[in-house]
Amino acid sequence: MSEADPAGERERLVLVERQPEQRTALVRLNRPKQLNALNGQVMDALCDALEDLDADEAVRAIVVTGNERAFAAGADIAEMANASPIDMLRTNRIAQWDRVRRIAKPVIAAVNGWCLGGGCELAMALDIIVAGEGAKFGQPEINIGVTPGAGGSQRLPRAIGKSKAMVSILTGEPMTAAEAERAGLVARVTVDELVVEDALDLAAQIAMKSPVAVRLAKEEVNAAYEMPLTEALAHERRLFYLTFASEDQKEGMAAFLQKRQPDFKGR
Ligand code: CO8
Repeated sequence: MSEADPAGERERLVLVERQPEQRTALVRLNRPKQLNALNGQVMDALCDALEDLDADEAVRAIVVTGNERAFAAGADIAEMANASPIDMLRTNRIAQWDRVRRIAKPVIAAVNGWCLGGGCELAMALDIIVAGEGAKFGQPEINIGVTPGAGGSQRLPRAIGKSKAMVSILTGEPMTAAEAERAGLVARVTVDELVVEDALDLAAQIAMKSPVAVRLAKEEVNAAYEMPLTEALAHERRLFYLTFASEDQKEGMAAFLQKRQPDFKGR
């Protein structure tokens, strides 16, 4: 691929499929030979795809997946092996994980196979993790002489508690999907072949709700990880009151009282 066609290159690194009837979209990381190792181009393509879908009114919920061998086996080690601290600072690749975190629509990670390092940090920066029974989650950075850098040391303890997170981060040993579910990292586990379908069903279920309320509810839950309780409760209350400015609130409550299904427009 020539440099003259970076868009073509990006299209192949990340594949996007829309399900217009369900108002959902599937984003597939597509660097299979390297187990979806997240180099700069893959992360850029992923962020661009997610931001496009975030801006698309026809899409209400998104699923991100990899392939049967790997969701993503981490950031690309070859790309950073010889980097200096100033190279790392200058390229500031970790800002790409922040771009993912800023997506306003709900994003579900459908995980099969390896979900390691920056890949696990990517899944944790999304909203919900659904896993195949063969999935393996971990922060193996310690094995290559570094620490987690894209949120793993902060999000993993919040998800599974300090003690389990310490074991995972200090030994680098991966967790099975069953362990990750028991620990609270994963919402649900299914057979490997059904993970994407299950995640898309969940996305479709969410897509039937008020997009306004979904967006604000996501913001409320995220505040639980970022704000002190008193401030987060006040924030929640303001967002709850704000929903009363939406047509969807009027429609939702009228539909309940009239004993019919609501038709949410996202306004
Ligand atoms: N980076 C680059 N290449 C990788 C990576 C990776 N993270 N993971 C796998 N690959 C490549 C392998 O080099 C191999 O390539 P090749 O065929 O050309 O030799 C190919 O993918 C297949 O891998 P394996 O042959 O190793 O497959 P196995 O089934 O034997 O093993 C494992 C699978 C256990 C997943 C193994 O590949 C592995 O341990 N991978 C590395 C996991 C890891 O250490 N991840 C953490 C990386 S550091 C990180 O993520 C920090 C994030 C912080 C943000 C950084 C911003 C820049």
